[in-house]
Amino acid sequence: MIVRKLEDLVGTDKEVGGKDLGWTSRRLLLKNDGMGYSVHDTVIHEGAELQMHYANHLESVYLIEGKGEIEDLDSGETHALEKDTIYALDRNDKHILRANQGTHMRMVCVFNPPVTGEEVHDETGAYPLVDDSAA
Ligand code: 9YT
Repeated sequence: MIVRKLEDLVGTDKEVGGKDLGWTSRRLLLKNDGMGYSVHDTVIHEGAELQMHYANHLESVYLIEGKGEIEDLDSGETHALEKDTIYALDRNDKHILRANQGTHMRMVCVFNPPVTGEEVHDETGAYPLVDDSAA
């Protein structure tokens, strides 16, 4: 059995990103934990706008804090995001995530196949466009 606390990952190599990038992700479970998926506690910082495309992974994201929106770049549709909302990128959907001003979005993300942790410097399609919260 694996038991882990978020606070024990903070400040370690399991915490990646940063305010300047607009996102911070804590890798709760990675490929080498052997579950067949990875689980991340990710924060999209206030005002951040991130274009992403996980071409090789399916991702489900459950919002537990904050407000923002997701734009589906294939359909052009934009969906409001708030606490207690899940979105699933079942078609490797290319998208833009935006966190509203005055808040951030905190989300639990599950990847299939699991992220290994080696993607840190070769993030599969997370391209920052604008980060109003950058210092
Ligand atoms: C919202 C989102 O895509 N989170 C993904 C986790 C993060 N990119 C990571 O841990 O690499």
